[in-house]
Amino acid sequence: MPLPTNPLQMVHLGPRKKRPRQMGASMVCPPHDIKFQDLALYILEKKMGTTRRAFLMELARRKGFRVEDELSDSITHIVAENNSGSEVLEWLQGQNLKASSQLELLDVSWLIESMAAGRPVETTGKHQLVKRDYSASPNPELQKTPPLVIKKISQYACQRRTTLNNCNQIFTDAFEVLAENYEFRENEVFCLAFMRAASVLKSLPFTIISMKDTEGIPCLEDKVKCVIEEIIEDGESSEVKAVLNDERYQSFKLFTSVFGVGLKTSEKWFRMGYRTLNKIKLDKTLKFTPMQKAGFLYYEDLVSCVTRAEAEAVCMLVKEAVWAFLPEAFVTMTGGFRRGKKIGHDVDFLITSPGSTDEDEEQLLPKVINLWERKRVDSGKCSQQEGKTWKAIRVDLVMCPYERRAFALLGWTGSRQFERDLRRYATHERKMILDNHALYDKTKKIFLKAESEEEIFAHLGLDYIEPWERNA
Ligand code: DCP
Ligand code: MG
Repeated sequence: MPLPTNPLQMVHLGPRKKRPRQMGASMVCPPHDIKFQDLALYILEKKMGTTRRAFLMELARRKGFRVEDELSDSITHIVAENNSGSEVLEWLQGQNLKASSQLELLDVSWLIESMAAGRPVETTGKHQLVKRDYSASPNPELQKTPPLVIKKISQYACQRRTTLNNCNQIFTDAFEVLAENYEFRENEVFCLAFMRAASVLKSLPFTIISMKDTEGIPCLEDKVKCVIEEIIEDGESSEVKAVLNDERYQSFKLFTSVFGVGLKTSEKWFRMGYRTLNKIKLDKTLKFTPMQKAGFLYYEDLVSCVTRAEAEAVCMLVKEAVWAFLPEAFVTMTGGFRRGKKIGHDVDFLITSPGSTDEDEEQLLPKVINLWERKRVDSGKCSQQEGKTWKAIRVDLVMCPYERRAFALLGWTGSRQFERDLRRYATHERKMILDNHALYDKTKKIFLKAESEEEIFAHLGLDYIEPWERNA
């Protein structure tokens, strides 16, 4: 017996009685008890139609939901059908609503599930037409301003807020494969085009479901749009498929996964006919750098990602070692972990100490490394791989003068695309030069001082972007 696929079909509506048409909605639909006081629903008629809307409204009311006829600031949930996130946002923009931390923009699937469950089900990413990162934001100020209105999207990542909640991963994953392949082929122009496209899509509050949704989005060149179109139509890109099966791409991917191996070495090994790491390791005629030797020795450890728990453990070790030499030093985790990532390929740290001399700064890192080296020898961990109880983890240590800590912090927090666009923005929009050490105003011919990242953004005339919104 076929089961009804739509839970609505299971709901018995009862006999349809003709009621006299009179004033007041309550005459048409008798009042129902409201079971869920915290919610106020509004069902969008656009693309749904009057009849289906009226049907859903009546049904929801019978189930104890508060459903309003009119849109107002008290609405907590807007339910739409056959509308994309971008369409609902566009419609909402014309509605003159106050920003509300409550407002959810949901697909009708949420309402249908809720009615089947007899209570409002939890709203998840699959129901949300527009993402609400802000509710997950640790900053309570931001929770008050959900993305009710889409501002014109900037071509610069430093003018966009990009959290780790990516609604367009199907596209951005594809772009990243293509960008990487162009990087392996040293085609910088196309590589950058796909990286920029991936970056801009990561900042969108909605999923792209038709080409119309791409209108007005910067950094989407024709080549990029073709890939989007193909993914919308076929669910995958033939170009990406071809790249993933390409021998050169696969080899470069494998070779560069070894710490210390870049494009030049990969190219050489590929030309020599190598396709596996084992054969390379056994070739006695090849000379490896100390980094590559470590890369091969700890290969399994280094390709497995670093977890946050591991990063925290490393942080303790770094602090302990640094404080042995500079007890006043500040040690801050930067890179992806500072942006809220759960895993990373390494752990990045910025070290700075008030009142440290040039000599202190020069000597700290060699001293720390020396200390760890001695510890390692003492514990006999250098060659002992069998039954090992430790894991090799890449750690990036950066030491900077105390006055430059804000620039170093901003520069080492990333993402790479965010940093690239910060510098590009400074150069092209402000006639300033920004790097990990300083900010120079070419018009005034002065270096601009800063004690915090906020001050650097202010010098550049940019709204402050929190670290977790820099995942461009
Ligand atoms: N960075 C930089 N110049 C470099 C290397 C890095 O400015 N030559 C900056 C930008 C990066 C940050 O430092 O975002 C950290 O570099 P990582 O390569 O460690 O990148 P992430 O930490 O962002 O990512 P992952 O999780 O892969 O470590
Ligand atoms: Mg990192």
